[in-house]
Parts: sequence; C-alpha cells; structure tokens
Amino acid sequence: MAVLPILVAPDPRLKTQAQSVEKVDGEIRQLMDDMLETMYAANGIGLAAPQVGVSKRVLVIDVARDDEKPNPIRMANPEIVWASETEQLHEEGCLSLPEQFAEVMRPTAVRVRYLDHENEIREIEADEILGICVQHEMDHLDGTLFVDHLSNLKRNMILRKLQKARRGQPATV
Ligand code: K1U
Ligand code: ZN
Repeated sequence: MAVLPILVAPDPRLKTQAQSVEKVDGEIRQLMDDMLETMYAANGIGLAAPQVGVSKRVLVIDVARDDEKPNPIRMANPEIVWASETEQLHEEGCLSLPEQFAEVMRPTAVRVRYLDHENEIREIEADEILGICVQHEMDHLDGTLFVDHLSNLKRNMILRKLQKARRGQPATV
C-alpha cells in the first residue's frame, strides 16, 4: 500500500470527467487500497481517484468514527439509482480544498449501485454523513467540486482564500 499525493484546486485534473473501469481487477484493487491508505493518512472520510490524479470512476469511503471499527467501502462505476425528494444542507470539506468548508444542499438519501473490490454488483442506501459523502465523491468523478454547488460569490471567496493561502499570505475574507 502507498500514500499518494492529493491534488489541490485549481488543478485542471480535478475538473475532468473520469472514465468507467471495465472490471475491478488487481490493478484497480491496488488503487482502492492505496486510496484508502491516503484517505486515512489525511484524516478524510472519502477520496475519489481524480484527487490522486487517476481519471477512473473509483472512490473509497469510511465514515466510521474514531471509537468505531473501521468500515472501508470501495466503489467502482457508482451510479445513483434513486434519490430522495427531500434535500438537506450539510457542511462539507474537501481534501482538494484544504481548510475550506461550506454548506451544500443535496438529497437527504440516495441508493447507489456499484462494483465492489471483488467486481460484484452491490447496492446500498446511504443517508446522513454516508449519503453526503458518497454524493460528494461521485461529484469528483464528474469533475465537480463542492464549491460548484455554491453561488459565484461564495465559490470565488473560497477559491481566492485558497490562492492566498498557497502564496503564504494571510486571507482577509
Ligand atoms: O473528497 C474529499 O476530499 C474527502 C472529504 C469528504 C467529505 C467530508 C465532509 C463532507 C462531505 C465529504 C473529506 O473527508 S474532507 C475532511 C473533513 O473535512 C472531514 C473529516 C471527518 C469528518 C468530517 C469532515
Ligand atoms: Zn472532495
């Protein structure tokens, strides 16, 4: 297993549509394991392959709390097959937008079909933080960041703060 470097916005690789995988073979399983190690090392609860520069429809999630047993979920080619009509606002962060947080409106619950690490088709119904996280990670596969759900004003504020932080200057807004 390996800890991979995580891309930070505005890297153009975060804005591209990722390709479906033909099947989950040894190479994709290795990618999933490396992504889990990278996610745990960064204290994240999810990670999508484009965030480590791999343009494939692969993501990993573990929303278990520190006092719970780890519960890694590995997905390839995830699809939302049902979404609730009700939506909720929830605060989101992103390892590719370090230290930036904002409230995003998303469906409260989704049913997701995907290939697991053994290339078996599975479905889960996800709500609460798992539902939010899987929608956030699936957005990455389409080149969408959580800031793309915000108004232009809020998005530009966050991207400007990030640019300033990268230049080593204190952010004023
Ligand atoms: O995609 C990513 O960059 C991972 C991201 C997932 C995520 C967090 C919160 C809401 C939606 C999606 C993170 O893990 S950012 C790290 C973080 O802010 C966090 C860590 C533990 C619990 C809650 C947030
Ligand atoms: Zn993210």
